[in-house]
Amino acid sequence: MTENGTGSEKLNAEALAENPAVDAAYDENQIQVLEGLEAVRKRPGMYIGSTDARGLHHCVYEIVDNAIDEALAGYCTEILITLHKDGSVSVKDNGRGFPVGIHPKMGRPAVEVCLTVLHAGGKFGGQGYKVSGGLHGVGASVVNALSRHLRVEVRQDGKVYEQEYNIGKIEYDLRVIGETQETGTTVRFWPDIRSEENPGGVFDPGIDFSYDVLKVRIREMAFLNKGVKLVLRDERPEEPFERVFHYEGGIREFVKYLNKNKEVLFPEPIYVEGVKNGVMVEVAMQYNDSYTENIYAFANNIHTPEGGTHLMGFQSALTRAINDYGRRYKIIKEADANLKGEDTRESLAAVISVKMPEPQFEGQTKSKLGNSEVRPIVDGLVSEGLSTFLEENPAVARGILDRCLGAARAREAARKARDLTRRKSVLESASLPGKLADCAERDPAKCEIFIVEGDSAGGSAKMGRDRHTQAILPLRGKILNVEKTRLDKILLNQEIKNMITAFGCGIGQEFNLEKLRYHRIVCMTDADVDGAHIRILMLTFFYRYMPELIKQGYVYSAMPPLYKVTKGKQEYYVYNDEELQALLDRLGRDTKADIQRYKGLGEMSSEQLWQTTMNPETRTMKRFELSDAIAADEIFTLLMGDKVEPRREFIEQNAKLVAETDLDL
Ligand code: 1YM
Repeated sequence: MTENGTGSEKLNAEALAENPAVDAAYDENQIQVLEGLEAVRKRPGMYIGSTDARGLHHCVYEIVDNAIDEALAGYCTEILITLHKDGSVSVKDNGRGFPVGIHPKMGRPAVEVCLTVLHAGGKFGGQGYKVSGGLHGVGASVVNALSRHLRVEVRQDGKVYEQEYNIGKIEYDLRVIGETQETGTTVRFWPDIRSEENPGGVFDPGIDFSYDVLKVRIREMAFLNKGVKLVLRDERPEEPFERVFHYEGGIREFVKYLNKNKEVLFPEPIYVEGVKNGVMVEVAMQYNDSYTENIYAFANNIHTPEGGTHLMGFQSALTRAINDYGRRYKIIKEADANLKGEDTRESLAAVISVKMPEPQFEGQTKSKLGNSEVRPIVDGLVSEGLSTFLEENPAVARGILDRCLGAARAREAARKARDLTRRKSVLESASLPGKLADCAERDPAKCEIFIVEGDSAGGSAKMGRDRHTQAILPLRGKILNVEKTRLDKILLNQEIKNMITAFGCGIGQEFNLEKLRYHRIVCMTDADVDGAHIRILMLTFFYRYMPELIKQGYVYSAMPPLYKVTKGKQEYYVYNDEELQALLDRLGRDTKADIQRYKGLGEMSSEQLWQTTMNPETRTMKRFELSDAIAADEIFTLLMGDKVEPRREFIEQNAKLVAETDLDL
């Protein structure tokens, strides 16, 4: 492992005050500091992505990343993240502590330089793995610039040092405040949130740290860095609480977690690890009883949803190893074609994690690993590891092959079914489903389709709509639960076929966003439990077979009113119980208001449906977001999968959530 880069220059804080070189370098340092700060404050988005809640949480990750790097270097085992009552967050680690020695060029303590000079962190750390995070250890100064206040504490060589900053500017020189036998670093920061009292703040007003949001990333970090204990503590509620994330099994436990509500083909995930040319590779995988593929790839602890060379290496090795084994033991018949990649990935949960010195992130969202040397490295390690596993575990190998062969047969059947479903040309409207009342407009950006529960509501919607831009597709009763059905059967389902044909964009591997005919897909179901269930079934289908629709923000839920209140000649539509109470208060409780509770969309006239639910000028709609894929997969598996007990628990805990489907995906 590397030595402390500033070790030979190490001075303590008292010596600093007497060192003439310090003053000489100070001016230059200050100029750099101010320029750096200004750049960050001017364009915070460039450094943390955005100034909304997402950017705010990003700041925590930047600091945690530095502690994780220290853990990967072999010096830190525990990281405590605390959400404080006063709106600040602190991150404490038990590593070596930020270097406090004087930085040779800057003439200031290294910790100060790291926290005040943009891009300083990377320059004088050693050659060790600077692995975590997108900013490679330079994040601390960015967080400092975006904090109204920040305090760093370093425990090192028997002493406790501290320094504080305001909007990145030093409040006082690094000083010794006590003695300790411990080592480590604590960074606590108060983000600079805009408000009436603080109009110059950078973050959007009213935002706050969310325990649940942080939890997801902290848990992921704990899975990806085996053995490191991460504790997330929330001191804001009356009764503070904390959760420990600590996985000795690392990504093996990650895969078990992904499969936790599914039946698995074999109890322990297959695990492969190795290092080659400075690239550390870890892969864990386990088949389950679903029909979907659930693979997460990471490079330097960063999720790469667009994939890249590490994922390609894994996929080619997987396909080859399984085909080779199948041929060798004649499980794949001589006359039969090889299994395709997709056949070997059906019902597979897997995590691929690579750690390397200089990752190149490419693609639209900079979330695709580009380094070409990684592919053969992952391919080689996985081929070897997986082949050995299959040879040593013939019963499991047999199970895997049976499953893949089943997938191949279903793929063939699905292809035939799909050929019948696919629209031959966009103009050939004859092939659109008969139940669809299409709109006249052809520009998808202006078109919306309402998927309506029941024929009678469908009828009202057809009459009430704006024919120019609004299409209506009625669905009969419940649609198929795709979570429990393989693709070939799914494609025989009439309601599903209607949706696929109407949307025009295909599904699964053949999905093509450009062919989508509507940019707003609106689930319009009754405001009751059955309606919520139908909506979940629709969303499950979209999530599994057209996830891009949700990712693009094209999927909505209509919000029909729950009540109509009539008083005299005045009519009011009310969308929830709180609103109802407020309205009744306003009207005066003693008066004779007539309250009608809508049991279903079918009870509304076409005019009412238009006015309350469909008219773009007056309606409210809820957009579904897919902010956390793992949580979404979990929820869908739970709600739609086979295991009854966890589902019952979830529904009990979230009864209101499910009934109203405020399910935040
Ligand atoms: C609460 C956040 O930042 N811990 C931390 C950071 C550093 C070190 C140890 C460290 C690194 C090295 C040597 C090295 C950093 N040091 C630097 C720099 N926790 C937190 N713990 N000694 C200590 O990389 O060689 C950057 S980060 F650049 F000063 F070395």
